[in-house]
Amino acid sequence: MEVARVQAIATLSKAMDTIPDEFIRPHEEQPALTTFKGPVPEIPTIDLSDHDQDYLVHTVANASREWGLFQVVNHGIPVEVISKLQTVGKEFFELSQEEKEVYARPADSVSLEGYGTNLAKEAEVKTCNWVDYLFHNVWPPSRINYGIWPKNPPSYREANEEYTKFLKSVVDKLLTYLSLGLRLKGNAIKEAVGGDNLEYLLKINYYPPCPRPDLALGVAPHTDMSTITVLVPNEVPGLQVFKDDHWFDAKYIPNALIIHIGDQTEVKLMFLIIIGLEKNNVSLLTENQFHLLERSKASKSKERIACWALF
Ligand SMILES: O=C(O)CCC(=O)C(=O)O
Repeated sequence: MEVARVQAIATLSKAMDTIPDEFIRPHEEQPALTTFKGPVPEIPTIDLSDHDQDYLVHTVANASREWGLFQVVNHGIPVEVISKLQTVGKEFFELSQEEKEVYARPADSVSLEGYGTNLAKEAEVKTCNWVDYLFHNVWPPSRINYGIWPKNPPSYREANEEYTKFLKSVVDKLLTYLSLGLRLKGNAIKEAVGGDNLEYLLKINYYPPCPRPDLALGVAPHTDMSTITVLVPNEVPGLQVFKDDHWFDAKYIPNALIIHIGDQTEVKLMFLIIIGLEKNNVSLLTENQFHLLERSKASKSKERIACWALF
């Protein structure tokens, strides 16, 4: 059965200057009615090139605890590596529909990998998300199914491998700072989530221009099931975070990485406490709860692309 893609729906919607009913969110979720309009509190931004490790440990732990999300700059991933990743992602979505469908995730697949769209029937949700995606493993090599990595554009594989190589060292640093900030051994969280066999998945979200971004959402409110999610959006704003009972727009900082502490970090902390490695530290869990809700919007006139990696 042919699956409708949001990219195709967007082309028709543009001509009619409206969107299908199944994309219209209930009032309590509509971005125009629920986005905070006053001065927006700034999401913490951390300069990872700072030489003071104690300061980094402290700021990463605090930002994780208070926000569950922060941005990092001077993280060591070269600008051109990020830009190549974004370019190949964009080029994939510019391929013909037929070419993209070669990588389609079968509706009955148990794997998350492939090109897809969460339309209401498939996801058993009432309202559809204004987004198409491409999702696949990027690490370790033994877990990669290169059949799902697009052959076109030809530099897709190189761009992903290069980005993953740099990303891993940023993630190692962040997991160390987070562990130390939680008064654990530096390698505690990394080891608890699989050590060097930690699996990395990369998802490219493609939000086509949407005639009614005031009514629709790109991705509905959710927490991330990951340990950490690392997001690199293009320059089109869209990410929103829920804090102090309000939805706030996340500020776009060119070439920054947006770090989201996922549900698994909390689960693993609980595990470390239960198995007794941190038995005198039950307060670790009550002090550190990272339930960040986020959602994303589309733009009226521009395509938004967000590449995120999670582990
Ligand atoms: O596009 C974004 O900025 C965030 C996307 C997201 O949170 C998701 O796909 O789970």
